[in-house]
Formats: sequence, structure tokens, C-alpha cells
Amino acid sequence: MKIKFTLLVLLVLSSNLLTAQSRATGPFFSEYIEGSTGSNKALEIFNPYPVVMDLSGCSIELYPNGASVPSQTQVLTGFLASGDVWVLANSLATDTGILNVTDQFSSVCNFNGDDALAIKCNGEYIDIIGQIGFDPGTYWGVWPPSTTLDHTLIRDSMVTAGEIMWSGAAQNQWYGFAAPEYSHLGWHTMYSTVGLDEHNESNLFRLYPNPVHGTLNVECSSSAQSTITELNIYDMTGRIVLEETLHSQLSTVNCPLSSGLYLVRVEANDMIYQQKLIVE
Ligand SMILES: [Ca+2]
Ligand SMILES: [Ca+2]
Repeated sequence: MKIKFTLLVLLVLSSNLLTAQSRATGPFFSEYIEGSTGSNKALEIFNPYPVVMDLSGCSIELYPNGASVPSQTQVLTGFLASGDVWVLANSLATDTGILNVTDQFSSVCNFNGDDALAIKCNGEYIDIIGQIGFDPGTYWGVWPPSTTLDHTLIRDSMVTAGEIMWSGAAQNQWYGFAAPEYSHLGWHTMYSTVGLDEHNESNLFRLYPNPVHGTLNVECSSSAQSTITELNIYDMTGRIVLEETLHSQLSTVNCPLSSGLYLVRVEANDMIYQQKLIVE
């Protein structure tokens, strides 16, 4: 059920996409759910490219308990739209938070924390959760601190391609939520830091102070002759945490957010500007 997605990177696709396309391409894991009760387990995969992706030739593999060969393989078929996700779930899942957005039931959703999962396309690994052929004991740890046991893991919105190296690489690309947490399932947001910086290098759009504590000023330069109409602030999991409708070149926005890194996206006339924001 492809119900909802946001793709913020289209206007700024540049070197990141070229880099990704120079190696094997395919979808990557955007969400992992290992429920604390029953078989409420799910995987979400995401198409990061600006074109429809043909999934034929791609499969998802489950490597249980340190196995070096998969016990379960799910061959993928069909097409996945740009920025869209495909949700696979355990056939015994009972929670409607999973069932309402499931596209396909699959036996690869039989992991329980200490297993590795891979996406392979045309014989090449595209993305791996954990380390194939190695048993971590109980779970794989991720950073910020969480684990693959009894957690929902959301892929960092800055990630633009799969990663086959786990230690020190893919393991640092996930945000963990204690199970049950299903509100991110069925959609994913991706954006590119390289693109963001490049897109705003002419300083047509300005946020200050940054870091901010309290009131944020949002301004389009007079040379841009633009009036800001919409402002959205996203957290690092891609969730919109603040929405404002504005009607001026310079606006002030009360910013009562918890400390952390965010992405601010504004629309002004026909342009979209994006910039990272630190809240103190
Ligand atoms: Ca296992
Ligand atoms: Ca998701």
C-alpha cells in the first residue's frame, strides 16, 4: 500500500546521485520493525532515484544466527515509483499499524534481532542490516544507541543509497524507537546534505540565528524578490515537526523544538529552499 511519501531531494540531485549510480543500484532498507510481542515484524524498502525502479532481479535475503547462506529469499517483482516504499511483513503479524500499510507478506520477515538481512540486485549486494556470516549474540547495535531487538529502526533521512559495510558505516544510519512504533511505516523521507548546501550557496534564503533557541527568523534576500509562503521543519527521521504558512519576505517563527539537528524547507514563489538548522 503505497500511501504516503516525501522526496525532498529532486531539486538538488547532483553528485550524490551520480555517485550512487556509478555502482550497483537498487532500493535500500528504510525501516526495520522487530516487535516485542508475537510476529509483528516488517521491512520497508525505498526507491531513492528520480525514476521508476524495476524491482525484477532484486531480492531480500534473511541470514539467521550467523549463517553465511540465506534461509529465506524473497524475490521482488514489479515497479517501485520514485520516492515510494514497499512494505513487507510477517504473515502472522496482528497489529493494524503494520497490516494497514503492508504490501506483501514474506517469510524473510522472520528475524529476531541477531540475524542479517540483505537486498541483492542482479547478483550484487545493495544494502545489508548486520553482518552476514557473523552471529552477534542477541542483537546488532546501532548509533544513536538502539538495537535490532524489539525495536523499530528508521533510516536516517540523509542516507541516499544502500550500504553493505555494517560496522562503523550502516550501523550509524538508524534511529531506534522502542516497539511498538508503527507511525513511520509506509513512507520515507530522503534528502541530501550535499544538495542542500549547493542549492543555497547563493544565500537567497537565510535562517538566523542558527543555532536557534526560541524565535527563528526566516528571510529571502531582496534580490530573490520572493515571498515565503510555506515553511516546514523536519526532524532527522523525516517527520514534519513544524508547519507554518507565511506571507512575507521576512518572517519570525516560534521554534519550540527539542535540541537537535533539523531540516528547514521553505517555498517562496516557485522556488524551494532547504537548510539545516540546529536547535539548542
Ligand atoms: Ca535469529
Ligand atoms: Ca518508513
